[in-house]
Amino acid sequence: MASEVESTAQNLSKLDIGGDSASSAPNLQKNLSLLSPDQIELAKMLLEMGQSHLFEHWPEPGVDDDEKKTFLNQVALLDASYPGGLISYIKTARELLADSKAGKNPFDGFTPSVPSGESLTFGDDNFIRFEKAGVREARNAAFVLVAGGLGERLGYNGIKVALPRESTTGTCFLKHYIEYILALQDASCKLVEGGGQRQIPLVIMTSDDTHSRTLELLESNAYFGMLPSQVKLLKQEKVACLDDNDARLAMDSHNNYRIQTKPHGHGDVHSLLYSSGLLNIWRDTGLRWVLFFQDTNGLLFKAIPASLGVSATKQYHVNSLAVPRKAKEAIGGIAKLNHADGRTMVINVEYNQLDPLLRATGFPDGDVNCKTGYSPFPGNINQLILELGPYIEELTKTRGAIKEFVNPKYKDSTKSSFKSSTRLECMMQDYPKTLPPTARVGFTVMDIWLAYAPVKNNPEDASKVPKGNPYHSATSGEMAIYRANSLILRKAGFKVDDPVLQVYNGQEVEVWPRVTWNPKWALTFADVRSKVGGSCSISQKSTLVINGRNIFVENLSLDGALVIHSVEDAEVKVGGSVQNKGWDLENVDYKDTSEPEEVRIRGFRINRVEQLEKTCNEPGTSCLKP
Ligand code: UGB
Repeated sequence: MASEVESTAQNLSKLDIGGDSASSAPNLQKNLSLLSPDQIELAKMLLEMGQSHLFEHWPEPGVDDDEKKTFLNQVALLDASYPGGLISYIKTARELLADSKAGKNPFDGFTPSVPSGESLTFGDDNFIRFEKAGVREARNAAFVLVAGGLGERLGYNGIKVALPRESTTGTCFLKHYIEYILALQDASCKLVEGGGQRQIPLVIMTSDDTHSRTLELLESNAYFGMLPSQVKLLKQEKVACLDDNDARLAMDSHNNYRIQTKPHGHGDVHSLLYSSGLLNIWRDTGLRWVLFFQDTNGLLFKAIPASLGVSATKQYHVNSLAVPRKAKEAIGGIAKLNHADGRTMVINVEYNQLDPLLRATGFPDGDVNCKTGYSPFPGNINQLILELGPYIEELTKTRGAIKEFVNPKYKDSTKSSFKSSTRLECMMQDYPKTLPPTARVGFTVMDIWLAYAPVKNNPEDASKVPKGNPYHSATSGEMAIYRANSLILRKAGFKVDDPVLQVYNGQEVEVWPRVTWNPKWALTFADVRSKVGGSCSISQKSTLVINGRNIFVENLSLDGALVIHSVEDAEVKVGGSVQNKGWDLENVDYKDTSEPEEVRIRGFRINRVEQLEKTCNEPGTSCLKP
């Protein structure tokens, strides 16, 4: 009993932080005996940082004691998961909120201009060379998928990586990404003689919103063929919300023993990778590249081999993938920024900052298209390829902290209060902001049809997108896959019928033949060319599913649905005339709740009327020639 009294006395003396703050938290004082020494330190820190309001409502000891302790456990987590802790978070927030109130432009003193980068044309000799170099290099790469976002804009209730990438095969995004990485791993290791088999690591950044469902998806599908040890999940924590310009932490509206939290943004991936220790392990096993990618771009991996080839050939420390961008499209613009003091950087300017920056620097029309019909600034699709050595060097200095920003929605022009709480955010593409001018920062521009078709917008918002701008919806994301595959086949010599225009969920889209293939079949354009031959054709209403490594398509005329599966050692030649009723697309209204959500959000369902389906289970050569 005596020692309890003693330790409470010590605790109280520890809380001796000057009259004002101490008296501002009498309710905390009364409860100190409940708290551990570490919790008292945290409480003291909060008082010193002007957060006494967090304790104002605390009742006498004996009431809600567990909640009080849980509150301080939450504070401990918020403190530990932010580089520099909560003190640093609150200080940075005050600075950024003051800048925001003063209307300070984060790019003050910088003038944007259009940078030059590597611009690739699908299928030409240059592209083929880069693809080959990229496949060779892939065994030295690690992949990092940022998948902590809940996708509020999409309004889908599940995790986005579980959504079908296309509904012809129903393959979900995560399965597709993993199959692609495994196919790259195989192809790359085969190219390097005596190099042995390597496992390409995959890291997935999750958050509380996505973690358990991502793990469950992997586990219930045997990691889609990857070794479980090849995949690491790193969970990002949320950050505290801020109620006002003094950075007073916001209470959760449902529980006044919790601080309200919100996601900090995809920029967390750098500090998580740094603190995980994985980067050094990768370096020690000889890896050279880290490729970052987002959750729902079903085309992305078509662009990976060539862009990795560009990184390797040009020895870029940072290579951002970009596509031509429509003015005002919700993707950042890559710009060269020159400061009056001589500083210069090539960086993403986020979509909400590009227009004001341009207007402030002599471009009175702001973010507009030029005569090409696109913004002169290439669009950032947030796929970054970083060279591992320089990346580790930089993170050793910064511990992975990324320059943050704050975006409060003010009640009125006095900017003295917010409509709702805000928080600091950071973006993974801001990594180059702290790099020295000697860093080799480049970018690679690809055709949109090949590289970029994200699924981000819900049907209602997508249908309101200005005409000519991309929908970025589940509907357009799926159609883009058929279009890309059809165009690639065309380039490889197939006669592919033109698409027809259809409206699904209020969005007019081109419907091409529904062509899909497994990444094992073809990773690069050279692979496709080596597997199709003679005179092939496919009608617009057709569906072609190729699922196997050694399937050779020669002199095929397809008008209907053809599905071919083959096992690893089988070699299948497919040709002749295939004609059947095929698979139709039936309209589904997104408001029709009798349909599954993943069907509703794309606005159509596949009706499998008639098909020719062939599975070759036996090793050896076989022919399919109806
Ligand atoms: N993400 C996380 O993992 N954690 C988070 O806290 C937040 C997101 P959004 P955004 O290519 O279309 C980005 O919300 O942020 C993951 C670029 O900034 O889909 O509006 C999330 O799961 C922009 O420059 O996109 O815009 C998802 O995988 C442009 O490139 C990814 O981060 C745009 O994407 C992106 O999150 C684009």
